[in-house]
Amino acid sequence: MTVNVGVIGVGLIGQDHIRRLTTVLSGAAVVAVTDVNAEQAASVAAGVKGAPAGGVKVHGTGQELILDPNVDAVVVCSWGPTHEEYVLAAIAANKPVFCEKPLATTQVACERIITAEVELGRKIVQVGYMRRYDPAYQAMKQVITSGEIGAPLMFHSTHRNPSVPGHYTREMAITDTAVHDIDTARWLLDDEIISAQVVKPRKNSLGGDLEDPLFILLTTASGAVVDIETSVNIRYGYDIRGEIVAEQGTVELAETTAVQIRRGNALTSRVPEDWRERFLRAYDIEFQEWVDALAAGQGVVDGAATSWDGYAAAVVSDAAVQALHDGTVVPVALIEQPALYR
Ligand code: NAI
Ligand code: NAD
Ligand code: ISE
Repeated sequence: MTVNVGVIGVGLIGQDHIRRLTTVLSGAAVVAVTDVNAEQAASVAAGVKGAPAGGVKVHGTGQELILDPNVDAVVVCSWGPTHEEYVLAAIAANKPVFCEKPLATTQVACERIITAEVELGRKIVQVGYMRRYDPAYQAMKQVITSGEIGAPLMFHSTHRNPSVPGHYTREMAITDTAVHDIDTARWLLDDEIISAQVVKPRKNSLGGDLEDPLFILLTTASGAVVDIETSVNIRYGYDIRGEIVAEQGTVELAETTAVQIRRGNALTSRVPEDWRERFLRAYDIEFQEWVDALAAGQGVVDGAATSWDGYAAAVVSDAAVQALHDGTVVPVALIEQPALYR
């Protein structure tokens, strides 16, 4: 069975996901796209490999795409603030939806999504926290859950981007960038975050008005501490680091480079250019598993980030945004978890 996918938002990641769905993975076809930039939608549609006879349908709006009877499932890759309306429309149409992170940009918006999904009575919303599929993070989690290094005490998480687009705002270092580290911390430690604090180091002059870098400190229910560095103008490359310090040992992500070069008294290796290069394999696995789960009649992949995880990340990110603004330690409190997500 082929899963017919419609993609909302065909910018950088929308185009990359279309490429993987149509040329790398099996079991899916992209049959429809839409974008507020209509010209871009038309040009991306014209370039889709293996398009159905008659071509890829270009819809005027996301709502129209979701209601298209040829669309079995929806991928949302538009900007964060637009995610909520499309996810709610997909739930109303009872169509599985893969939503790029963040699920929505505030806690209340995520609560509306949870309410709608609980009313539907079935999990059909999956959030694009792809680090859960990255082989290195998976190996790290395996070491923690095996118990071989004892209970985790601290998680150091470094998230560096060479640069960010012009529309990137001060809060996005938390709501768009650190949300990955927040989801990773909850997933790796299998623990909930209970408070957030933000420390502002000296500003990087390359970041204009942005508060960059940021140092975010989280505490978990078990007492573990998570520190997240976001640096989004670091120029040298896309650098993701992580280390768990546990009672009897540590586990850290190794370098991702395939080779090292020795030349002229120097030892060099490559730092990825961006998230597409660093997490290529994670996105591929994430989407293949999603397509396979849908073909098997499931609404989401077991163990994937659900609406609940999207909500929990948003609550922590709201608290960190408040901490950024007022400099205090902000408590984090989640609503009672609906049975659907337990
Ligand atoms: P982008 O700016 O390159 O693309 C966004 C596209 O959405 C643009 O073409 C824009 O015209 C379109 N768009 C915006 N509002 C829309 C609307 N209401 N309806 C239809 N189309 C709309 O952005 P990018 O980098 O592709 O990011 C898109 C999403 O993907 C974001 O949610 C971002 O957080 C997420 N993302 C996730 C990554 C990951 O590692 N999982 C990496 C990069 C982005
Ligand atoms: P982008 O700006 O390149 O693309 C976004 C596209 O969405 C643009 O083409 C824009 O025109 C379109 N768009 C915006 N609002 C829309 C709307 N209401 N309806 C339809 N189209 C709309 O951005 P991007 O880098 O591709 O990021 C898109 C999403 O992907 C964001 O949510 C981002 O957080 C997420 N993202 C995730 C990762 C990841 O590692 N998982 C990486 C990059 C981006
Ligand atoms: C982008 O949206 C992503 O999700 C990337 O993974 C992240 O590194 C970047 O900071 C975000 O803007």
